[in-house]
Amino acid sequence: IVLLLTEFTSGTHENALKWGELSPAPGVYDFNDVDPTIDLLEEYGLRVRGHTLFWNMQRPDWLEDELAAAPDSADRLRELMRVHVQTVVGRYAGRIEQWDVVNEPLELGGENLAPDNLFSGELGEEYIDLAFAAAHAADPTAQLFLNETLALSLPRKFEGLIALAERLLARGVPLHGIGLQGHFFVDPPDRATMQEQLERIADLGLLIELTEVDLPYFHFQAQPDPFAAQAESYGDVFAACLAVPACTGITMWGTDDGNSWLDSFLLTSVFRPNRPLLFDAFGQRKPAYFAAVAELAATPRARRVADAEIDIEPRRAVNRIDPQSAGNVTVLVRGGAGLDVAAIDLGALCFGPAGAPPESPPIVRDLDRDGEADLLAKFSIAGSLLAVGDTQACVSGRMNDGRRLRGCDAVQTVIGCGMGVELPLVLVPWMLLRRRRAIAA
Ligand code: 9MR
Repeated sequence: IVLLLTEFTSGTHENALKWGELSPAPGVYDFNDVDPTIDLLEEYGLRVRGHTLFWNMQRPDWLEDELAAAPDSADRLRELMRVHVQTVVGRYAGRIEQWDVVNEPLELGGENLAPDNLFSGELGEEYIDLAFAAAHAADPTAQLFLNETLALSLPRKFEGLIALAERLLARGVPLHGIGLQGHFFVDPPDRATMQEQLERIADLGLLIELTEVDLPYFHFQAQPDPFAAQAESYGDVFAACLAVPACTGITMWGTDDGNSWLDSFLLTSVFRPNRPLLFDAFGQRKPAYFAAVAELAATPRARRVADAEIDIEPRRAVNRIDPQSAGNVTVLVRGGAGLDVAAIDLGALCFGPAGAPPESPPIVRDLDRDGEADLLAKFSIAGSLLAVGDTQACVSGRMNDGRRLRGCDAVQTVIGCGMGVELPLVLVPWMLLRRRRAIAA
């Protein structure tokens, strides 16, 4: 969770928002796996992407029987789809900024509507129109995306996707963008080709999001330095998106290599570990991360961010930190035996010898779900008086009962180590997030 909140600026649920996950019976919904994470993302200032309203896979198990029992299955499907959109999009109206309204309508390897798709089987392409119209009515402020897989890898499929988008636009469907999943298991992308593809979509007046990026290691394993080769490829992906103003985000399909869906997916599990992401299985930044950040740093579109993350505890890893940076550090204080984080006086918290106060109100929440509240706060490095040569960074404050509080962590102060940008986007396979090491003040 800390990795997500500190390194990314947008989050999406990998599975929890899918229809089959939300609805155990017709018209019955359970948002218990979703609400707390949306609250947290929102509270910590991350954008929320909704994934996904209609996908032939992970649809409810009851749906087929329900349609079979209806006198008019097409009408029943229309009705259920409308209820689904009103219930879900309506619930989060104004809070979920983008929705993948329809996911993977095309056949896996070709340009036509998938022949075995329950939705298009009943309604043809009308199911897409209905889904977008209902989503727009339920939240007129949300940006609505059609999300497709392998379009970047298969030229015919890309053309089929463009043709579909053109038909939808011609019919006045409120389509705002195309989500391109970046599961590059066919080939790593070619930067120039990818940029041309993104420009084709932008020319239709649509936004683009790279929605599910991962670049499996097997593409690079024969190279002298596979992780450097993977990093170069990641640089291509980020550069292609950043070169096209309509490309507004990059969502990784997983936070770290310890939690990639590719390791359990039948076709790719044989290559386990697939190591396709920006952070390794220990949550450490990989060469791919630095390549991505270098591309972000080179563009004025990137925003400034955290230079370091410090967990207050005697840690094994050293936090590299640039004391002259204008960025922030993120500090996690994990509550537990001996420290009731909820009893900390939030107004008195400060960081570094100069006692810089938090940039924004810290959040107090059970982040590791161990039943104890944890505290997460961002502090500006500028003004903290942290100096080159310092080997510790400390947070101090007091408890509400007056006791003093102080926790330190190891730092390695290096000028220019911080990239000073934040990843413009994100990913959140929330269910799969690993627990970080225990931290105590
Ligand atoms: O990553 C998801 C994995 O955990 C699920 O088991 C799988 C079920 O099919 O769905 C995965 O996510 C998919 C995404 O929702 C849509 N694009 C393809 C992704 C990989 O299958």
